[in-house]
Amino acid sequence: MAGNGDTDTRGNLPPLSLHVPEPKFRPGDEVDFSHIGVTEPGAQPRPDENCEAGETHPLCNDLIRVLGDDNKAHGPWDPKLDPETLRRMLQTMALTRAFDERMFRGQRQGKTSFYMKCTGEEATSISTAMALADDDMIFPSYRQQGALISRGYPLIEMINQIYSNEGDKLKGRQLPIMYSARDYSFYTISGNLATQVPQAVGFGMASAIKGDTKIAATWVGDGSTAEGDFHAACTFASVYRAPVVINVVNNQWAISSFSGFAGAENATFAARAIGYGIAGLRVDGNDPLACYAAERWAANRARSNAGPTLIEFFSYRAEGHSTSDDPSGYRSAQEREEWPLGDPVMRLKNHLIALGEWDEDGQAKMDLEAAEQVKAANTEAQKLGTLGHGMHQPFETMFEDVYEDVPWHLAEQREQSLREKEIKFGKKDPGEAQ
Ligand SMILES: Cc1ncc(C[n+]2csc(CCOP(=O)(O)OP(=O)(O)O)c2C)c(N)n1
Ligand SMILES: [Mg+2]
Repeated sequence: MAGNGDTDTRGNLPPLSLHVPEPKFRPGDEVDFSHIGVTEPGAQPRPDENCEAGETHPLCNDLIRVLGDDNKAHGPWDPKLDPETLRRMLQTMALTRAFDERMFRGQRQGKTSFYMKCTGEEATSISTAMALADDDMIFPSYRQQGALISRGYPLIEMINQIYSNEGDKLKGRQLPIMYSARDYSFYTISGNLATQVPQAVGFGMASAIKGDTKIAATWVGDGSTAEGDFHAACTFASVYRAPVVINVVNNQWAISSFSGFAGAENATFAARAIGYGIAGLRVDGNDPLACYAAERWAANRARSNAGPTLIEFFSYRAEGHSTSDDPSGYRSAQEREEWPLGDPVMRLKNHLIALGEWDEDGQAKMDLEAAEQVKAANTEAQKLGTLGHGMHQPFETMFEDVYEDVPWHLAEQREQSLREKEIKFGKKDPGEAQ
């Protein structure tokens, strides 16, 4: 027999088998989150922003928290923001929540085919975006509408895109919610998970090569960290000490797959930083002050050429993945109520009240105004059309804008499709009432 034939070392071992992760709770289960290590607010050290990456590594298995049950800010990570900034943060959260509510309903009313909420995760995009400079380049995933809203992007532009109407600057070619806003340093959202991470690292590297001062910040979900792009990006970021902040929003779920399928049973997402030798922080993603402080720490570090930071924001996706999802089919409804880190909007509101800078009446007025603002933008946007009510862009434009000049083979296809369209629909647009 060829080979050394040494099969005896197997002895009487059982056959090989795989570990297939299983979430702790399924629909109907009683939920007990006592295994989640909720740390004491203020107890986590805050290393110098220019420290050796290794000094941050104990924080990858910790949880940075600032806001306590007493609604006060604690410890070295307290960003010490003035009340006006805190109210602006709260207002952006209220506006984002109102926007999510109305767009979700818009989808149910058939005005768009698709929408995704960020309920419960507002701090991970709004507080963090506020900690960056306005011209730092944001490479978002699809759940960072709060970052775009916090930069003052007009709501009507967002709605035009969602409704794929005549005002849609992307001419109906992107999936609803996949915004692109160059003037707001908000990079085009890609539906292909994790592609934004190497793009962000590349942007940061280009910024450094040009001798610019702009850094890049990117957001990626827990599930998406399983993509190869995420790891290639971390390698580049580490090797060249690229000026970039890599934000991992761990909301526990990737549609119906729990975080265990991306490796959460074996190590925290923040701990990926240890392997790459870059700075890493693990943060209570429902604590707006901790989110702000961590992002500012990482941004300052990147801006002073001390290297990239990987931040895990530990949070919870309170609603379904998107309008196409029904989470009652795969997770216990109790999870949302039992989530031990609370709700970021409530926590910030209660903090402002504890500071004597806010009250329930102020909150009610703020929520009402936010709803009115969204309603007004929605009314305006609807005048430019909604999905399913005729075509909003000339048919032939689908062949344009990829190349500077339409190449001959696309020009040929355009002519052919226009001929076919006329034969099938006459002068009318497909989609118009026949
Ligand atoms: C490369 C790729 N694979 C799969 C999908 C389908 N998909 C869209 S969102 C999603 C879940 C992503 O979960 P996560 O990264 O945790 O982000 P979250 O939705 O929780 O914010 C999947 C699998 C996709 N869009 N792209
Ligand atoms: Mg997720």
